[in-house]
Amino acid sequence: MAAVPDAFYITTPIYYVNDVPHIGHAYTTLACDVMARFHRLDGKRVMFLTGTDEHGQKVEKSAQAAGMDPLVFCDKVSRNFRDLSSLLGFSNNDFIRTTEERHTVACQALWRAVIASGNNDIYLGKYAGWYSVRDEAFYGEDELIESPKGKLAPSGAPVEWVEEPSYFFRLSAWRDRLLAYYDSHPDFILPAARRNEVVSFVKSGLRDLSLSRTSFKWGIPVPDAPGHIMYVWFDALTNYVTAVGYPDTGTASFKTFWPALHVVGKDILRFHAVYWPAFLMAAGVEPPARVFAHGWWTIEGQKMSKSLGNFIAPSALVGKYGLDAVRYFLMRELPFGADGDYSHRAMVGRLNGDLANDLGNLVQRVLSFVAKNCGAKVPSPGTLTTDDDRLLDASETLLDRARALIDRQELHLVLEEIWRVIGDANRYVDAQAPWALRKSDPLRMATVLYVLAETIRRIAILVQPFMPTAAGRILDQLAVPGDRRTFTALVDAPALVPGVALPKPEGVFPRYVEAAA
Ligand code: ME8
Repeated sequence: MAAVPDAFYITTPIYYVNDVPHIGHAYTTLACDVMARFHRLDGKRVMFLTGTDEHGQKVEKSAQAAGMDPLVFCDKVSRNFRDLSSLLGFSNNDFIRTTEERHTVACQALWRAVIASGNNDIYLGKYAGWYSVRDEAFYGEDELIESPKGKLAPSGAPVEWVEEPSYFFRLSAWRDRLLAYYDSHPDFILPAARRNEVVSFVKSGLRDLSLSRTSFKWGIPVPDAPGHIMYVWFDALTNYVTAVGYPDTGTASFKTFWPALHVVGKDILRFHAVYWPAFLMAAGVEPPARVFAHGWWTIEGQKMSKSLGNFIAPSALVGKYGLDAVRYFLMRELPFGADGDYSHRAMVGRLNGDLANDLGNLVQRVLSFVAKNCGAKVPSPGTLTTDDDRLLDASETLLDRARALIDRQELHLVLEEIWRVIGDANRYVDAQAPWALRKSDPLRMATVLYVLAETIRRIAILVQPFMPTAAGRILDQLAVPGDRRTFTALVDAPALVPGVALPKPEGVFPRYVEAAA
């Protein structure tokens, strides 16, 4: 997902500044963080971008309501999203704001490049139609829902009739070229079910797209067209190329990283998989490498909404369950791509089951046994049996399985595979019963404990992208040096070195206990 094989470029949507960040936003950025960390540990040069979408009528109105200048308003609220990175341990390399000068330059250059291609993809017309300020989108009459309060967009947002001169993008002319592109790039849109939805939408015919507005001011001016402000999606989507140096496509950054993997929620797939590749192709720029659309979280069975007041602030979750548990839960609970529900019960189930019981207990019982019975040093193994080899093979081959899954963004399956090996390791402890070998066969006991410690080392290295802090603490307890925590170190010799002194073990995943009522 980049121009060169050892590079990786991943992006989140840029979030509307006037919303308060909630678990939905945290989810998308977290998934990107996991992939970014995975590829860094795998030795790639990674560019991981997130940021805020700061233009449009909605922001202009919110700033007015707050009695603030729009830029001052944006400076204040975009910080809420920037702060998410430190709260949730996101490792983004850049944070883009669409109000930055570099972005104005990129948007205007992309616009000019479409004009310069000479294909009349942008033309001046008159827009008359239904517009939803809340969705920042135009709708056709046939898409609207009648309600006692008047016409509504499919999202339930109110719409208003708008008539004004507007530049248009000739999207109607792109149907066949887009279909040909999807055909020749079968994995351009994932998961496959979402791809099919986009293909049938495009097949049914595309309407030209209004690209500019004259009725508000808070946006990027259309070049050489006084009074026209860019339609928010042309502006917003361009952020992905701004951040790697567009319009200078000769920079090392553009040449290394573009095209990107865009991760988005299913709500904005159409903008990314239809409009965006068309804009880029019209400007002579390569389309993105892939658009992956994930599913939608509900909260305790209900849609998140302002009226229900059930938005969950990521800080509240981290405060209650701890950062690693929240990161694990979000990545494990839903197949990445599917919809799902957040509930306290499900969170506690994962925390106490997968983390405290499965991984936490494995680490704790093995390391405390080593501390007590092997002089607090990495034990020296004797000859390996087939059972030992089987467990070591399972953890060694895990990396290749994880790589294949990450390449298709099947993040939950990576965790499932890791937890399968954790299950194997726990069964191995029970079957080999090292405590029973202490007196009868200390060499075999040392071998069993070595195999287990080495398995834990590999698991912890692979868990790092998901739970960097907890995985780091496990690796600390195994005295694995900082430069031996990459994926190369996972399979390369030397593995754990017998005789190396180990620090005092301590529990990594405390059980969650309900506070007394
Ligand atoms: O659409 N479940 O910004 P936005 C899962 N600025 N993900 C969710 C979610 C939920 N309940 N709620 C939000 C915009 N998200 C534009 C994007 S990109 C060039 C411009 C996540 O602030 C999900 O990733 O409304 C969704 O696509 C995104 O937040 C929408 O963020």
